[in-house]
Amino acid sequence: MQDSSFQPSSPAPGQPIDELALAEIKGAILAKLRLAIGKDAGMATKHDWYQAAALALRDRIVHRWLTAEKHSYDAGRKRVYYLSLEFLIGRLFTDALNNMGLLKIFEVALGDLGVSLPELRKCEPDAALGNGGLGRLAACFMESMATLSIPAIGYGIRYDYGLFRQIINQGWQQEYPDEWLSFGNPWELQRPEVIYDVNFGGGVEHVDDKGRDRAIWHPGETVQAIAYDTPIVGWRGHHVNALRLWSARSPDPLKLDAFNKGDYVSASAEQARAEAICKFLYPNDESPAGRELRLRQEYFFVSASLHDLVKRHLASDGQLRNLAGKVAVQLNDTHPSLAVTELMRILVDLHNFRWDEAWKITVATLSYTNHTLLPEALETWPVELFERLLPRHLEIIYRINVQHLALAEARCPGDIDFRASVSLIDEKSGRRVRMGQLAFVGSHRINGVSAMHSDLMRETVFHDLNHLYPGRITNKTNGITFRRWLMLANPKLTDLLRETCGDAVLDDPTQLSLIEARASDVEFQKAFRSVKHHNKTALARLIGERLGIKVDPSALFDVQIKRIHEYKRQLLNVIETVALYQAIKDDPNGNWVPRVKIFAGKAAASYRYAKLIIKLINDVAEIVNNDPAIGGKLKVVFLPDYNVSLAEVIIPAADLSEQISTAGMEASGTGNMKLALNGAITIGTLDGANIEIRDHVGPENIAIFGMEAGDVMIRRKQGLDASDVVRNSPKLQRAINAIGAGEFSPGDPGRFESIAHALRYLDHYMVSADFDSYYEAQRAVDARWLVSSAWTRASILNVARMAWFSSDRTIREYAEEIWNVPVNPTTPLLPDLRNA
Ligand code: HBZ
Repeated sequence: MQDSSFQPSSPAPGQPIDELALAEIKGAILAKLRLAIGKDAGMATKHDWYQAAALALRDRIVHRWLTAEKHSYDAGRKRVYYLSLEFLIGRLFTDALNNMGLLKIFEVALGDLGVSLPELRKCEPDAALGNGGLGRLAACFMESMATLSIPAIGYGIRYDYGLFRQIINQGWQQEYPDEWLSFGNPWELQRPEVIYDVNFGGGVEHVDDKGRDRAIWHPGETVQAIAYDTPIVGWRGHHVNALRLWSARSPDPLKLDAFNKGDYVSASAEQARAEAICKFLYPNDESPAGRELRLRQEYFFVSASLHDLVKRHLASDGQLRNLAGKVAVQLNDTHPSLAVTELMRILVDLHNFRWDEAWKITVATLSYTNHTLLPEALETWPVELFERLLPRHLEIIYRINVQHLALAEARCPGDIDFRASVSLIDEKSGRRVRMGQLAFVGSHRINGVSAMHSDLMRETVFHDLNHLYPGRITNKTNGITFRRWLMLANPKLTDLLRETCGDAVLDDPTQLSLIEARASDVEFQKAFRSVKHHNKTALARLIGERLGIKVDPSALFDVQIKRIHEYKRQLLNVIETVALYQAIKDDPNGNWVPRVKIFAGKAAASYRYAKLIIKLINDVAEIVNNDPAIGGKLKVVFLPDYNVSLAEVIIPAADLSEQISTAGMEASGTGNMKLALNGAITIGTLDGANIEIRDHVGPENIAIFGMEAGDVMIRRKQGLDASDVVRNSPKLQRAINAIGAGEFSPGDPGRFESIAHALRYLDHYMVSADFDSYYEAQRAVDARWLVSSAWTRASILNVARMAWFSSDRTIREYAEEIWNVPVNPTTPLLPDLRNA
């Protein structure tokens, strides 16, 4: 458990604690402890207190939830359904308290009862139902949709096990199950009445129905989806939405027949097969899991969600032909692409719509967000698997494809390559269904997640589809929720911002710009630096506790925290670390800037090269940290088990933010935004949202280096051999030689030979090619750090100019330009929190 330093931001000046409300909250917590947990205060564990406090808070949220729901229903408001296989939520307790405006009063109430809120906070496990950026974005969006009073439901899967726990054993990553539900989950409400049959397999019968072909699917297997709802409360508690996660179970849990005959094994086999669907989150990031179970997961949650939303729509409106007027469905990447076929099946097979009308409704209802251009991440499934698992859906795909290819033929007559490129079926690699093409064709809007990414979508992967359906691709640059990533993660900075900009800054991030005027002010700089120092001290303590490594909070904290992937180039950072280490050793009395290189991140369990990079970081750390010649000028730290809660501690303590992906490969990034918002200066390539961050903070307040996306494409065409580059860069050559020769792995000198070889001859991610430019940019960072007032000014200006990266801005754009739903309509405010 992390963060021993969490302190909520203080209440606004002139807002004393209301004694009556305080007494009520204490009473509510004690009542939960006795009646829901079954314990007396004297017997209760910390965890019991956490559960009791969470339940007392949940009651208050539920009141608002029901009010918001009724209001939306009565007003017949259009709803957004956000379909995502991942929601990387983290902890909810203080997030919900903060948004409800109850943080301080709960802290006092708990304090009066003899328990500490910061301690209780640590009892809550992270809900890690996501791998990385895509899942965390979904969580930020849920919070922003609630904040903007957009009636929305997030649909996903309630995985029994979230993203694996990472343990570092002798420098190597090991994966352990994430048992996040083992102590129960106070936030969720099971809805046993909200249950749907989801079918698989079998065959399709076609009958003639008064001259119309009617398809009847006779499935071979049925699994039930049961809903669990978690309330997501928006800022100031004005609106509450639900995150509805589906759990799978067999409709016939213990086949009584078999059971009675004593055949317990086969009786429970069917149950195990059904329940496997929600057993675990696939730990893949940006590479599809070629597994049948994954496709079953995708269909399971898409089918349950669409049946649910159609039922809700019919109950409130009665007319499926109006679906797109009342419902917007956002597909978070291609994982929910089957929504295209499932909605068509519901309309045509189950509700007798004519094909063409059903198609119009489907396209007008759905829209799709793409999160990556990496070819290995573009999801496809073998036709044969589809046929076996989803025979009717395959027929629907074929029919969509016929009409789609006819359009392609009309657009580019006789162009076979064009048709092959846009087809829903890839005929080249053994007939596969292309989920990206399916989502594109079935959506009225397709968006990328940064300006450059959306441009590249138009120019590369979706070039031909963009030609066929011009105007469908649009950009929606990602954002982050400031409530979690500023107010909660950095209460001290929040206090300083409130003092300087006024409380309005809590509601309107553009008020942050008021600190620009103070960027060079000595007093303000001092206060700003003192906040950073406080956060760095907390992180230094955590590093000491977890790893036994002593780091100096006055050193430059250089942070790279994200999934471990070759394109994100942790390797570039490690090689620069080695080169710096060698340079310090050469000149131990030089004016070196003391640095702590902080890494954290998980590698997909099957991604061997990424796991080797983790080992390299740890091996380099071992040598560097224990070399007395370095005199503490350089420390290397790999913090295990990176998750949302750990990010909340590292980000406010960072001085330098590493955003060093190969240009053209990071769709957007959102960690880059969190770090800049907390005053870290970015060292980065012109990739993803780094470009827009530069545009906002100003080129003098960010350190840009390296090749641009166009350069990368050109160089790649010329070949991947980097031996020339290496030959011409003595520092790079020396660092690679040291790694390749086993200087950091004396017990196993050949351990990193493959890495050294790749850096010399197969430089696919341009690590060697960008090295010199990166090294130089790092030394310029050092020079800037030495002038403390200049560094602090740049850091302040980063905070001041990040308002645009609020996910509220992003969601507003989705609402206005894709979903066509109003934002912030008047929501009735409940009169008094105490009664709420
Ligand atoms: O989505 C990330 C991008 O890498 C990151 O740049 C962006 O900021 C973030 C939010 O938009 N992507 C992912 O986390 N994951 C995938 O892109 C992905 C795509 C297909 C898969 C698996 C993962 O099958």
